[in-house]
Amino acid sequence: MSDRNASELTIPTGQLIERVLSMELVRVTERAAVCAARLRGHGDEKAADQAAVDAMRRELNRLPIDGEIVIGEGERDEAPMLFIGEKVGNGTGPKVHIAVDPLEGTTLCAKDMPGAIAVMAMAEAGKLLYAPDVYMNKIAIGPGYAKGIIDLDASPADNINALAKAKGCKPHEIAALIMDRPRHAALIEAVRKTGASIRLITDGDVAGVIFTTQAEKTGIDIYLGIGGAPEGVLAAAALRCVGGQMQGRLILDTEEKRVRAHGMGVLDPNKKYDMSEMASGDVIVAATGVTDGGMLAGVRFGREVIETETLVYRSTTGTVRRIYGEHREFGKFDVR
Ligand code: VTB
Repeated sequence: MSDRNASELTIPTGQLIERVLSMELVRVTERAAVCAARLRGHGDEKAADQAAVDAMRRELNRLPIDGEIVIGEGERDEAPMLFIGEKVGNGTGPKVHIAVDPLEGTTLCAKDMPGAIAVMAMAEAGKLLYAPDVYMNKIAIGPGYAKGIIDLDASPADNINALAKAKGCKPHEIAALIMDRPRHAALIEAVRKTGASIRLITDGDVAGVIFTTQAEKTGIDIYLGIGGAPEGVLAAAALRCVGGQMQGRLILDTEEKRVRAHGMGVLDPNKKYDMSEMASGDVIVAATGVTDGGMLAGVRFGREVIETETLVYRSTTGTVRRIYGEHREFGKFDVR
């Protein structure tokens, strides 16, 4: 190889790894999604989740990485696979930290309702927040707004009004997405008072937050409310890649939770995390549709091929790729 070619091929190691790994991540979420989708609509959340977890773990262990799960299926004593702290990968490559939700929306999958996805994020070691499996209060908007126009500690009305002003529209033209939960009764009432519309979802708030990044397509301007903390970190990772804004605060309302969080490095139980404190450095996020949703089509089982749709986000460049896959090796997707 000539010197000229050699220097042209010199991409900084970190970036080269990231570029190569982007496609590997797609394989991981594709496999998890297909395995879960085989059990779609069968009313068995646990079986669908297990299929996704098995597939994701199997694929992760094939990757040339020295990986560690930081957001997973739970803490070591409660989750046999993909638990927080589990080492994944074949151990040969870079040290990376990984957040996974092999089947985000198990109920959506079991009932074949819209919005179930297989999702994961990978970052340099130490760049993803170690979030315990507790609730997180979250607020998020998409890219294109001046920094700081929304704030987790401002009232819903102030946030909606500020967003409407920044968007150049009336509050009633703003659409919020909130999880349909009794805990959100006051929030929903406050948002309705502003005139804004609300899309209520039953599950799947990773996708719910990501909806804000494509407001024109999804019709969602702002995400508000309380969902899972692990889901919050995954959503923050995706949002960071496209430049939206998000804040989150762990809900550590018992001594047991505060102790557990402290053990994971959360020293200030009331800390308001900014998006980039939840996911920093070089991050890659991949999400594959399991059931049809507003963001991704679900897995299609044809006679000849299995079709998948995946979004991959990269923070280094802000690139988002939508990858359509046709898979012919059916055996690889068997539920084992
Ligand atoms: C959300 C959502 C998940 O859990 O984070 C939610 O994204 C939060 O917990 O899909 P509750 O169900 O207790 O409100 C899910 O709905 C299920 O994991």
